[in-house]
Parts: sequence; structure tokens; C-alpha cells
Amino acid sequence: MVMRLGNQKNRGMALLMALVMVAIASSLAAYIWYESQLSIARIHNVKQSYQAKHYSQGLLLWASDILREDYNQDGPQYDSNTDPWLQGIQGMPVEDAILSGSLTSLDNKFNVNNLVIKGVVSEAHLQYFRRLLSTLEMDLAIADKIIDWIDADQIPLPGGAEDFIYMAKTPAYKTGSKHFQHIRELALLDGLSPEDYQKLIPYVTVLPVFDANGTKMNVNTLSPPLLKALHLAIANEMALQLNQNNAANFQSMNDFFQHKSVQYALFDTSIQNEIRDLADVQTRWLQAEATIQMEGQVFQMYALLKRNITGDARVIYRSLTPLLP
Ligand SMILES: [Ca+2]
Ligand SMILES: [Ca+2]
Repeated sequence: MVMRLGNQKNRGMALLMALVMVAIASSLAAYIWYESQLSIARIHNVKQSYQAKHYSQGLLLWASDILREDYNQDGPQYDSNTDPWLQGIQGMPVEDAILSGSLTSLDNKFNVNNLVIKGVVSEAHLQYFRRLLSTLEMDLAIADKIIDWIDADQIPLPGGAEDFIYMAKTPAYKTGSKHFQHIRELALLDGLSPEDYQKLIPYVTVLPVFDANGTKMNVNTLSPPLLKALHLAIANEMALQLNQNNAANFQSMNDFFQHKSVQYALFDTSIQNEIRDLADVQTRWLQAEATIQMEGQVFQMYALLKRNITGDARVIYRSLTPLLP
């Protein structure tokens, strides 16, 4: 019985993947249309992909139903690095194109946009990020620099920097005064050397913040430094044991708190609640990458996906460049 449900989940995920890729391929064709340099052959492709788009939209709804049904049957809804949908699809033929695609989890890192939520510094996320910087033996002022970059004012924090610092650089530029849109923008931060940037980016991401509590990380996909930063009570050795060589598979946060390595350290309910504000066991943010081979040409397209509470996913935006560094 367990096997059968597992296979259904695999099929459901594979089907969703395929449909997301078809949807992305269709929108890529629209790009080509508006880029104007159309040949007859391309018009032919555009026509075909419009047909595929309508076809895929219907199928996407159908796939969403299957996934929702699958989640209902699944009991606890959780995700880990061993989930089948992480395997992707290689070389799937669709009409006159060959599609390949992969999904990458994005809530396996700290979202620096959580530092400022609706214009206000989020103290819980600031404390988390400071613990992370300490663990990585990096300058705590990086947190202030990021907050000043996002916040709307021109008043620098003690370790921060506002426009007057950046305007004195060559070439001169200004702070964003809004959330980071792409991870590479972090390289613009004052005082962050290329080496610091390379050291930091495996642990941070930039996601849109829709929720008043910010985005949550998935404890099943966090590396040891990110686990350790969840609370001062988590020692290095505990973080390593929680990570389980990247194969953590906690079905709930209760499971996480009851793990033998932390059951005493994280016994206190107030500690548990602090961690629950930062993390849970679900993957909600994903990058979809599609490679489309059409008549000898290869196109790549990326999309940011947000998974709903029911398990299905919607496209937040599409991009011609990777969302990852
Ligand atoms: Ca500012
Ligand atoms: Ca400021």
C-alpha cells in the first residue's frame, strides 16, 4: 500500500513537472514573437506552442487535482532532499520539441528579504541572521548593510550604509530601498568583498515576502550552519546530527524537536515556538528550469514557483536567467 501511494506521488510529481515545462515553453514562444525577427519557421513554432499552451493549461488543472488528492492521501505534508520531484525530467519529446526540466528548492537557505517586513525590521530574523553570520565567522555589520539597503530611509544603522556611501563609489550607485530582486544584488553591498560574497551565498536567498511573518525555511533541507543558527541552544554537533548527511526526513516540527540530538536542548516550548516562527518541514519556493530544443536551437527559461498549501504550484515570475547565483 505504501509502495502504491509512493508511485502515485512519483507520477503526480513527474506529471506536474512536465506540465510546468510545457507552460514555460509556451511563454518562451511568446517572447520570440515579440522579439519580432520572425521567420516563417518560427511563426510555425509559435502557432504550435499556442496550441500546446491551451492544452497544457487544461492539463495543469488536472495535475493540480491529482497532486491535491495525493497530498490528502499522504497524511503529513512534508518535503525533503529525497523527494522524487527533485530528479527532474530529461529529454521528453513534445510535438516538435524536446523538453528537459528540473526543480530546485529555494527555501533551503535564509531569505535576507525577511530582515525587513512591511517596512519594519523583523527582530526574530535579524537575530537568526546574526547567529548565522557568527557561525560563518563573518562580520555582523553585513546584517545592518542589508537592512539599510532595503529600508526606505537614508539613516544608516551603526554597521550599515546608505546612499551617501554608495554615491561616493566609482561608479556611483544607490541603495535599492526595496527588497532584493536577485541574489547577485548582494555583491553590491558596501564592505562585502568578493570572497565574503562567495562565502555567504550558499546560505542565503532572496524571495518575495508576501506574508507578515516572512518566508519559512524547510528544516529537512538546511545545511548544518543554517540549522545551528535556528537557536543558541543548538550546538555544532547537534546541527550535524539533525542534518543527517542531507537526508533529514522530519514529518513535522514535533518530530524535529524530538530528535535524540536535541530533545533536551529544545525541550522548552518557548524555544520551540521561536524556531517554528523561522522554519517548518515544507518546501514552498522552487526554481523551475526548462531547456527547450526546437529545430536545432536550444532555449533556457526559468521560473519562480510558489507552492500552495494544497501542494500545487503557481508561477510567480519567469526569467531568461537563473534565479540562483
Ligand atoms: Ca535605506
Ligand atoms: Ca536605514
